[in-house]
Amino acid sequence: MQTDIPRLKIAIQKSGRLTEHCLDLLSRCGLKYTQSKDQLFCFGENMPIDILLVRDDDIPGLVADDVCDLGIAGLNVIHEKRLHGDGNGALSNFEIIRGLDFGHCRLCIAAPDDMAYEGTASLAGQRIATSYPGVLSRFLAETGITAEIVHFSGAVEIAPRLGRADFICDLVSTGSTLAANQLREVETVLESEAAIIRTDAELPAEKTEWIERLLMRIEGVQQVRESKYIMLHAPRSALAEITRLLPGSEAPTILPLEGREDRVAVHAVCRENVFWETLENLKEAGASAMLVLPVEKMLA
Ligand code: PRT
Ligand code: ZN
Repeated sequence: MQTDIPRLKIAIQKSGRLTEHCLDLLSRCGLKYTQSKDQLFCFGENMPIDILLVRDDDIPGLVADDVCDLGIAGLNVIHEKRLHGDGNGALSNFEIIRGLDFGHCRLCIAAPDDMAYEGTASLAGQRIATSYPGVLSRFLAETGITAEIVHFSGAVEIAPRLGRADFICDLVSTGSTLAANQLREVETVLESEAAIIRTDAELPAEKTEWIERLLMRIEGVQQVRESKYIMLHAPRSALAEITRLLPGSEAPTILPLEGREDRVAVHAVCRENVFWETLENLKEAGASAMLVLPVEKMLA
């Protein structure tokens, strides 16, 4: 491999909920890497791409300051840094490119179980504890509510019991942490997932090309995640119904079957998961010899 081309730097979370997903995504994009002894760096062996492993909260800043070209973090962190920054002002020198369909959670306002709640008007004049003051204040401004934001950096869920706040605004995925703290969700402030961001800075052409190539591969990985290749035999007379039942497929390939005038083979890529119910419905419509295969790679 050439050594003189500029190397792309991607910041991802060092150790947390997003780490495995990010490394898996980059591997699926074809990146082979070796990790440094201190585990702060992964060196790309077959592409000019290096990975910086950092705290998720530092990722937008590293990309905005052009230390890294790309970064992957939760939209909750990305929007918070964009709206509120990290003490040194809001960060704006980066662009959100796309969501990555992992790390799903939501930033919610939660109320103690025994507190009455009648819509956002109930928040007026109340204290809300959060580590997302930027995203929360945008929500309050959009809703036309004035409330006091109490900045909490960790264990937000205990704020009401400590008498420090009336409500909390925190991340939720299953909701069991809220339930364990006698809290219930009352408003969704932000739906979040991991997303990829890119610096606004002008980059050399080689880097831009690699970014485009990587984004195209990410697109391919996203598409195949749910996609299946389905093969089946079908009566010619039921082709319209069978094509309709194939989930998210474009025009299927129809092939003749040796010695069978009435039946054909149908091959199709389904861009949605194929469930047992789908196969049962296809069988009902006359399909037989059904095979569902995972799709390894896809390029439009
Ligand atoms: O060390 P570093 O700063 O990098 O990590 P971190 O501790 O700040 O982040 P981490 O690894 O906990 O989460 C990284 C990202 O994962 C977040 O910024 C979100 O985008 C996303 N994510 C997805 C979540 C959750 N799901 C989640 N459930 N982040 C946090 N939680 C918390 C939630 O607030 C609750 O306290 O996990 C707890 C369990 O949630 P329930 O609802 O399932 O009980
Ligand atoms: Zn963090």
